[in-house]
Amino acid sequence: MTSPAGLDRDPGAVKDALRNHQIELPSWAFGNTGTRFKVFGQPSVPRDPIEKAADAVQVHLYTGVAPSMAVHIPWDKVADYSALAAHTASRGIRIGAVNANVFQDDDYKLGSVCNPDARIRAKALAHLLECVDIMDATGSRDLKLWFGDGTNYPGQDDIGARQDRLASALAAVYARLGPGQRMLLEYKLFEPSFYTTDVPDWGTALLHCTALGPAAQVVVDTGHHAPGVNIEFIVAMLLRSGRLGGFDFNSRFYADDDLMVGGGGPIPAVPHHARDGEGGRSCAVGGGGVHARPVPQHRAEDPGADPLGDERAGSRRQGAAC
Ligand SMILES: [Mn+2]
Repeated sequence: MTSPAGLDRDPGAVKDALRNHQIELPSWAFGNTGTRFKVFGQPSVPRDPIEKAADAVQVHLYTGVAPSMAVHIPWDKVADYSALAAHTASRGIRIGAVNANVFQDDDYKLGSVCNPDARIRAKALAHLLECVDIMDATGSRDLKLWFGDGTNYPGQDDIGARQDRLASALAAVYARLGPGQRMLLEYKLFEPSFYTTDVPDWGTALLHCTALGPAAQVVVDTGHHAPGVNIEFIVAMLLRSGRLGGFDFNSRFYADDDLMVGGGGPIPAVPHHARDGEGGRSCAVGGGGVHARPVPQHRAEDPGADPLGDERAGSRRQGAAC
């Protein structure tokens, strides 16, 4: 692999590349955090995307490396996305990737775009297309797709037919992308399905992206591999094929731990990314597993209270493992 700008010979160029590296914050990183067992309330948790952006502005102020905030639909649903983008721009950051959510509705029990039920597939596709509409309004470059689709038992569904349904939905979304927009496809070995996952690995993601075109790129989530997998090799292969779309820096001390602080994920992968000179536009830090409540809470009052009075474990959790 050749390296641009002499990065393999010039330590100063490597330092410059790292200095220019930017990390996009996920809006849900600012929500309440916890696990499947308990979401812990915190004082001053942001109530809406405007307040999440205010927190992201503070991070960028102190670090200088986080000039954008990814949003997640519907967690960050607002009436006017152009106004949201204008507001964040006025504070010095931009709206980054738009993350779709086709995993938390009851309809998606057996999958979203891979579901055997055509009605549910159509619902999921409509949501993905809505996310591209939102990108148009916010000026976002990237649509980020992670699917919880899969099966839990042998014989539950036709594995190949599910791939066909996936390819069909991806093609429809790809055709909807505007100039300069990208589709980022994220893979994950397991969870929430445990027998088959419809996008389990970089090979599957790359096959789909290659079939679509150059604006379809693969996201490497550092928490989404089996133990012992050489992530640097995957990064090198995706760079070589021109399909490295970005990273999610989830930790994997055990298995996609989704820690938002102190994760070890990016350490092996980032130097390769910097070497590429691609601009270092990563998708998220802390990953998708920052658990938060979708119902906004008052910033100053009782952050632990659930406005709907629902105390079932995880029932109001956001961002479980993406
Ligand atoms: Mn992720």
